[in-house]
Amino acid sequence: MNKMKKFVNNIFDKIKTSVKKAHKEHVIKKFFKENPVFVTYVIVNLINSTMIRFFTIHTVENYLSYKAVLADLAVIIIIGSFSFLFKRKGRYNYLCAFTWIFTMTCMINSIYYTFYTSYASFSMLSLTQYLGDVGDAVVQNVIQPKDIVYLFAPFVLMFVNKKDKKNGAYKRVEFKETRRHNAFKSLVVGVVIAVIFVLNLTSLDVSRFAKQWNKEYVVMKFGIYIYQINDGITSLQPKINSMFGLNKALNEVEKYYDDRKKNDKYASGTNEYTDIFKGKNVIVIHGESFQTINIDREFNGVPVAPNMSNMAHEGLYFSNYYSQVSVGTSSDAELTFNTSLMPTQSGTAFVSYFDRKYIALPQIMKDNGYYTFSMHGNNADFWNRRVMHKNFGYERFYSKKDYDITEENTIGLGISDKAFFKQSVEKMKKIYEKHKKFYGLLIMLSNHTPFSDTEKYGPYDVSLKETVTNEDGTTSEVTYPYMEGTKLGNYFKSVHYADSAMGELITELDEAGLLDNTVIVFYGDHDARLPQKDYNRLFNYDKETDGIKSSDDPTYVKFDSYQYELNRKVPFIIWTKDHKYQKEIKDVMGMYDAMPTLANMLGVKASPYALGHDIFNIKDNNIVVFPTGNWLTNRVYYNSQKSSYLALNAGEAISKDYIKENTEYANKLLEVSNNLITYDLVRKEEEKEKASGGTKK
Ligand code: GP9
Ligand code: MN
Repeated sequence: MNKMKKFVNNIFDKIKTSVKKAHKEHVIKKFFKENPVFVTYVIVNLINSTMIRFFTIHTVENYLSYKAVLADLAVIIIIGSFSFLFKRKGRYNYLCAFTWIFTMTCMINSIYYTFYTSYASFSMLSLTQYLGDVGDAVVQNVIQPKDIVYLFAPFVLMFVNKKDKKNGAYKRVEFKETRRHNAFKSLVVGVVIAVIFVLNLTSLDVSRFAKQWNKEYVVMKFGIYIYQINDGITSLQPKINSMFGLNKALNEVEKYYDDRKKNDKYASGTNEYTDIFKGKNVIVIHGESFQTINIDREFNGVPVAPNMSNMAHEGLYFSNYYSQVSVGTSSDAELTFNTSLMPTQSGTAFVSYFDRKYIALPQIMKDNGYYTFSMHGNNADFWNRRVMHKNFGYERFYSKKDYDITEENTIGLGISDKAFFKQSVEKMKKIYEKHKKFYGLLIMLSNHTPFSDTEKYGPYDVSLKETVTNEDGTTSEVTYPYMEGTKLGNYFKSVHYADSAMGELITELDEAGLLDNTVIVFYGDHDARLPQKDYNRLFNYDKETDGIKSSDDPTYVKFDSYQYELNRKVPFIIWTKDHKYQKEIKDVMGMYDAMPTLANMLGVKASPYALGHDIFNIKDNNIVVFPTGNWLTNRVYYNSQKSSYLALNAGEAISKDYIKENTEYANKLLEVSNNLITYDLVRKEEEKEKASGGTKK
């Protein structure tokens, strides 16, 4: 420990003495005087990167974002430091070239932002089918002055260089040693700034950077240059992933689906639910972070989610339904629900593989004569939905810019669910006037982590209230804190709000006559990632100590990591106003089973690449595969990381073969799904089919 301290002190002493020495010898002043071109290069490029942020993100957080300034400065200085390896002329050319690159980066992003309220991505270059839209938009709107101000940078640099040359700088002797010294010193300065920057990052910054899709956030914290470099790397990744092994993947995938067709007796077929909703309109509701735990739960006699609980009992309620999301959370839910494929093993389908061919439910409905649309009150680029919703076959995506959003109607991430639903119903009324058959998606937003906007959710009490009889025979009410002040408690408050929004939606749809020929499909998109200890408190609260009961207590409910995993389930509800189909389906089901199940009910053909099953065909033989390789059947929950399992039916012996077969099934399915997406095999198969004259199915 002492050694470490000594070492750190030593470094600090060294830095102190060199700074003192530098100060004494006017090193910095001298450096500035002798290298006006380099100094100008740093200043102009820093001004540009700050300008683009200020012109695009109008928030105080952004204006005060010192992290982005540090990041920009570090990038500019580190790149610039290598210019000292060249003599004056070469150095100028080097700095000039990078200034042009930085300037163009700012200009392109500025133009792009005007049209898309987001930043440009290299990956979009391969999006030829959408390039037309961008081109048209640029021509129609003409580049604005705010897009070209960045050009001042190379011109100022040119001017300063000319002046420096005139002052005889090019003729002054400059030793190789001095150049090397300058390169080293400026590199060290750049690296020190970079280290300070990294030390200031929060875990949220790092995770958003890794995912890269929340572009505004990344630019606000990392600056435009690092954003673009990171974007370049993440855009290359899918290209590299799909460069090798195409033929092998194609053969394996073909074999997989051939086998499935021949040997999987549940892969197709009719059942009592076939065509029951044929020709009906469909409204799918994506319930943000809505877990099954909310259904039929109450505090002091008041239900957490009265509306959704009623709908569950009045419709088809799949009570053991599991989301299969990976790092792509909401977007992965949309992927698995609509395509019956699994999230990719690296990156996310929505962001890294947006140009692949998918066979998605909205497209299938569109092909069957439906008008398809999606609605979400957030920025259209969130999770790259602007591109992916088009890819999935939604004809129109109503996003943030289509909604009236005020401070009053904002909760958490954006427009409140109540305001969103109200405005969406108005839009749907207009849609219904024009299109008698529609398939729409509404993505909720308010019930999103961190569930801290409690004063906006409205009152919902998650304490424990008990009536006690006093010695004199009178009664009084005692309140124990219970879930008040916990994250799970706040979650229930938030859910109570979201549920009430759902109630309002149903009333508004009914009043607009939009429920008469419509099926409402509701799914929770994924769990809310709440702490295990909060669930322990929920199930094992000890009011005497305001803590958790001892595990010896006979009423203690075990809630270990298995229960935690199993508790992550989300509701899947299919409901019609006439309550004609009422049933609770308890068989385990994955989100990838939604499209085959719904397609059968709607009387349309599911994707031939679906990996899930119609639950009414496969019933209790179903298996839910998770992106981690874990899997769940009615009998077993298997954790592949720990290679251990939990038998779900008391006393049932599970054979080794059962575990082995299902594990192999899960691994194969994940591999096929990943290959299908990364190698763009749906497109390749279709091209092959076309080339062979449509003989191959
Ligand atoms: C964003 C919303 C939330 O628009 O759908 O996404 P999530 O954070 O849940 O992935
Ligand atoms: Mn979500």
